[in-house]
Amino acid sequence: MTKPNSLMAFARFFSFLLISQLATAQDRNYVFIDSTDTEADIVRKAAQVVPSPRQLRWQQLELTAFFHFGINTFTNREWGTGKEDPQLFNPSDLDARQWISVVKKAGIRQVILTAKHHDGFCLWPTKTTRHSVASSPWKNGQGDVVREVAEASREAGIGFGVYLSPWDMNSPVYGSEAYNDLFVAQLTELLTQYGRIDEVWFDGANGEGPNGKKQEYDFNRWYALIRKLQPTATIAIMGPDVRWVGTESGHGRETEWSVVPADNLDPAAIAGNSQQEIDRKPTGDMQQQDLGSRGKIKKAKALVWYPAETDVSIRPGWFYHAAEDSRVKSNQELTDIYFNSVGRNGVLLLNIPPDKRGRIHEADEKAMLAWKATLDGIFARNLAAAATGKPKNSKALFDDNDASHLALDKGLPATLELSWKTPQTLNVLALQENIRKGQRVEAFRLEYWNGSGWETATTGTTIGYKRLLRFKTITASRIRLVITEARDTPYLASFGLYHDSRQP
Ligand code: FUL
Repeated sequence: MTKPNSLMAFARFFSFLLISQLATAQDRNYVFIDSTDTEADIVRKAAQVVPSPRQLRWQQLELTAFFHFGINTFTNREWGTGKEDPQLFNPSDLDARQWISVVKKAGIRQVILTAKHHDGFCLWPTKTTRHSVASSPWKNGQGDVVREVAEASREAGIGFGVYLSPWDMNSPVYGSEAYNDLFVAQLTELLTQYGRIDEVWFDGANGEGPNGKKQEYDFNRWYALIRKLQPTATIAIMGPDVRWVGTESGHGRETEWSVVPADNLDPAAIAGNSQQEIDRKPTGDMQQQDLGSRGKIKKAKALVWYPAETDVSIRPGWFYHAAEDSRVKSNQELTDIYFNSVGRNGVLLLNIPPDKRGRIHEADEKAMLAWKATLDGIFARNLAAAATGKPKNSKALFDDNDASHLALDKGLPATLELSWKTPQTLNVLALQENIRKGQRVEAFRLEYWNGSGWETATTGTTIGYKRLLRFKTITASRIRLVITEARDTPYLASFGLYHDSRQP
């Protein structure tokens, strides 16, 4: 009599353990691969890794802007020396509201200011060094660029982040443990005096300080401080939340996996810890062409959600140079960048460098607004949403909500057909997965009915948060999306078809 009871209790306990493990595994932005896992197990595990809440918020921004501004703006250089006289910093007409107004009109949702670049000059009146705006003639040393940009961003309802260069060519303590303390003090000022900070951007550059020494950066200590003071801020590039896409061209990979192998995650360090996310920068080669294919993940020890940020400048340089006023990127270049960054499962970080006046130059403003008008034109009308023939339950694809989805759970290939009463002219495809469920789609194609058979309009590999594809203009009254490969049930969040009249 007691035996079956205890067996049942054991079974119940066992299934509880299993369910609770599954439940937490699904909320995590990392997973460990066991030596006993088969390739199929690894693929399933990869499909269940999801973004942390802060990674999700960041991904949804799509468009963010960089402001490279500092002593280099006044010396006409890209990299300073650390020996510049702070007296050189003297914007004649600094207007952070104008910066924010321009980028906001262009659809930018968050900005990042170079609070300190490699030259060590601080754009806020820090207590850690005299090498700052406090020693400049601007506003008689009473100014604070960080505050002005933070306040203008808050007023406009867009996010605000800081770039704080670990490399500091000016600090006399650079190259010693005291520098890590100084850096903690600088971070503390930035993270406590300016309200909410949404992103902290650490550059990987590590050169020599004024005494010729290099520094060992205490990154893990800095991450812990940021988590404590600004728990919702993403830590980018030399950080655990967001990786550099690997190029400064603005064009990401065609196949862009947000789930990638990490070499340095240790189950022992995380075991027994209720953590839902990792707290260190994943290591491994994050710059090669193929980061997360089946071939890559099958050799991994751990997999982590580590999405790509695509940074590029609207001009050749990162800082403002008058000689580049005529070299601001064209509308076509910016539009191509949008398709190849946001449209390739990345977040675009577009640099618009304020000039010596402390304003966004007219040429950049014009380019930003023209670009916005072009994008608005292309995406004005989702012709897929207007289809008269649609699968049942497909409402979630057209509700402009990336948290709702259509689960394509009837096996592969999964086909979604749309039809219209009159033929439609189309040349842009937009797809989204509900990444709260993970990134799953590995290959898809779009087909159209040519009157006697199905022809391929375009093909793609990964989707992730967003995939945009342009293709040769077709006119058809029936089209179908065919998902041919996926790591688990595809959860499609949106399906868009558009006509860009400027495109052949
Ligand atoms: C690089 C820096 O050296 C450049 O000056 C610029 O800040 C770019 C965004 O990152 O590593």
